[in-house]
Amino acid sequence: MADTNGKLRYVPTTCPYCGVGCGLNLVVNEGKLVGVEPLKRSPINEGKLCPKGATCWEFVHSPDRLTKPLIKKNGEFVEASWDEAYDLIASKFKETSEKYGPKSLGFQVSCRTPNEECYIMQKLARVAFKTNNIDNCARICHGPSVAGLSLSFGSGAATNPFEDVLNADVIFMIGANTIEAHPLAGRRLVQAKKAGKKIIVCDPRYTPTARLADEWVRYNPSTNIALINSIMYWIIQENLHDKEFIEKRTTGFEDLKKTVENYADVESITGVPTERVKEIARIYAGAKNAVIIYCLGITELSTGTDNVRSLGNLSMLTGNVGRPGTGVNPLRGQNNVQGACDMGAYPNVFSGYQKCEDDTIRKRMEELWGVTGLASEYGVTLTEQITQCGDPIKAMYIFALNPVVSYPDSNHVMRSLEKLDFLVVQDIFMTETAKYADVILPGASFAEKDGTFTSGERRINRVRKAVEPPGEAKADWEIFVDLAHKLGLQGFDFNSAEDIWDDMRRVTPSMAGASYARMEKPESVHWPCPTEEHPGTPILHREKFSSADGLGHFFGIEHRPPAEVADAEYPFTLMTGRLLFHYHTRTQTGRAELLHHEVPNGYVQINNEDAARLKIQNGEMIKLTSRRGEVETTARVTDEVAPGVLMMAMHFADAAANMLTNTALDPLSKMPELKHSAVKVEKITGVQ
Ligand SMILES: Nc1nc2c(c(=O)[nH]1)N[C@H]1C(S)=C(S)[C@@H](COP(=O)(O)OP(=O)(O)OC[C@H]3O[C@@H](n4cnc5c(=O)[nH]c(N)nc54)[C@H](O)[C@@H]3O)O[C@H]1N2
Ligand SMILES: Nc1nc2c(c(=O)[nH]1)N[C@H]1C(S)=C(S)[C@@H](COP(=O)(O)OP(=O)(O)OC[C@H]3O[C@@H](n4cnc5c(=O)[nH]c(N)nc54)[C@H](O)[C@@H]3O)O[C@H]1N2
Ligand code: SF4
Ligand SMILES: [Mo]
Repeated sequence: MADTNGKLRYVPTTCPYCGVGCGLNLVVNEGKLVGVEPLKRSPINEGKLCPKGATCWEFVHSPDRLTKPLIKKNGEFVEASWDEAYDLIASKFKETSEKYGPKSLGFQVSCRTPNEECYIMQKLARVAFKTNNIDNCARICHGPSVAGLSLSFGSGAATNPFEDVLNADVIFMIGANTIEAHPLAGRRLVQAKKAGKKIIVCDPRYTPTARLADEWVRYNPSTNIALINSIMYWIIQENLHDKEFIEKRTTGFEDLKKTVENYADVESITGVPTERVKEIARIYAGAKNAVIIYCLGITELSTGTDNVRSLGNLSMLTGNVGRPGTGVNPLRGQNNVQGACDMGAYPNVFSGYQKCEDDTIRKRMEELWGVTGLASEYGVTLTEQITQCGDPIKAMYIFALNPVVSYPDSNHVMRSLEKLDFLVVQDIFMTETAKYADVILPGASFAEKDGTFTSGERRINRVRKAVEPPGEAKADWEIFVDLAHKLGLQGFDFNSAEDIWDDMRRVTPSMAGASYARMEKPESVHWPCPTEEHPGTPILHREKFSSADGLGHFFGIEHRPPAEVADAEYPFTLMTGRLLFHYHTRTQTGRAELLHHEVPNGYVQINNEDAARLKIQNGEMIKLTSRRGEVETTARVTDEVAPGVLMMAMHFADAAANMLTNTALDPLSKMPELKHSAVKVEKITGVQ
């Protein structure tokens, strides 16, 4: 890794934060990162980066990095050799599975790490332990998108690429604060606005994205279905629906029509006057091409899958699928959340969404992997694994996730992890979760290994090694290869990330043609890409839908209230979300100086009227309490949230939003209700 003659070296790679997948060069001097440079040739970010991307090299050389395996002995972590750590993990997992069977193990896979690492972890779990208790953090992010879009369209992925908003006449955004959460997709919105496209933003909060909108629709949290049903009612009522599209390409319209008949006036549920709903219906349905973009304000609710299906309904009702400038696009969150799902880090599918319960598929996988007895039944999901800690789950492997801060109801997560007999955490930093581990393994960061991330538009982007990992830290894929060998498994003789990728291609028809060679160009390739000659598929469902019958499916969906409704005791609705300058649990952005200084501490947004009533000043410390926990944080008094609504970022471990949140689940996707819980607010007297 020596850099010659003091010359800087530029290593093209992909941003490790959000699912936009911006291209950048890591700048290396004498074996160390000294900066980044946006990739001008990238069709995604065209030479621009957001503040997180621009500082993404800083955490890599942090002195806090994990550099050696650690084993807990008498309650203290002690440095250990890799062999010692591997022996302990292999023997504990083997022992547990022999004694209690495959249901006693839980595997939690990251969306932050390359495809190759997600693939090899699920392969190891399935091959070594015949378990499907494998899941990734899409479960608490876009699980409802995978479930809902699969039901509506036959494929759980975004239908169109980001830059395609420039081909739309109307952009309908709902539950997405793209300017802060996906800034370089947000840049496309700014460009679209300049080009005269109309932007509708539906969000209970006046966000930086809402500021960009031509039409901002404020409505009550968790009333998405009622609002969308009402928009559809007025589209049908005013005869603006696309009868030809409905007739030729869809099924279930009568069911939808009947359901929405009761939604002419939803003001009492949503707070939106009927005339306003009509206006929005006319704008959306009046467009030649209209695209829907949504994010967690749609998915992270106990109605998540139904919310997504409602958006599927809206797009098909107006024939807005399968062309440039149309479609339904979840903005996938993490750098590799699309990929973790694609790689089969999921409790019911192998890579490429091949169903484990299908005997033909399972037999084929067994042949290709050279094993027998792969599990067929649906495994246990991410947060349900936490609930099952102790019984029946005894041993768990958490790879690059920080559940104590990021999963709902932190107290429940901590109590659950304590019930395990054995916990492995593989991370790059000592996290709040790693403290509960019996063994901590030090992984290499994105800058220290090769691989690929798949962005939210199904584009597979290369990740390239620029520097060596610190101390004895290893590329995460190498750790899984070593462990597979310790467990005596066949079929894990991989010497590089590309070897693993090629093993994945061999067993995954929809990605068989996506070779590393094809990813050399910055535009790379979008899956489905079944052969080396296939050009890739930026837009889905052009001629027909991906469903078995080739049709799009309408569903009549009724409004349901959230699992926990504000009441006299807990009178506020708490929403949670993101800030531009921080990423999740801040293990990385908290170690970038600029980002940390921009927003060093958490806060909660509270409406002026509520603050005045409770005599709370801007900047004052207040206490929030839910049925599950409490936090003390700073009040930010604003009119960006409506009376009765609070908004808190999820990033800050010392006043974690998830101390308050609810574990209630969406029945179809098992998504917890992270975006909505009932809390009370108290002034902390005497503290300023
Ligand atoms: N800066 C930054 N960027 C990120 C991340 C990060 O941590 N930091 N994380 C990445 C990840 S993994 C993800 S999944 C994405 C998330 O990206 P987004 O989903 O865009 O971000 P959030 O702030 O979580 O939530 C979006 C909006 O949902 C609204 N909302 C809450 N409840 C409701 C509701 O009932 N209805 C509607 N319509 N809206 C509601 C909130 O007001 C909020 O503005 O961001 C990605 N990008
Ligand atoms: N209340 C509330 N809670 C939420 C959300 C919300 O909107 N509201 N959003 C949810 C969503 S959408 C998501 S995606 C989750 C995110 O939840 P998490 O994924 O748990 O959050 P991160 O902080 O991104 O954790 C990733 C961990 O991986 C480590 N890491 C990063 N790169 C590597 C690597 O290459 N190798 C290894 N070994 N480790 C690495 C980091 O240090 C960090 O500890 O949070 C969810 N939680
Ligand atoms: S928009 Fe997302 S991918 Fe692009 S630089 Fe920012 S965090 Fe990275
Ligand atoms: Mo996410």
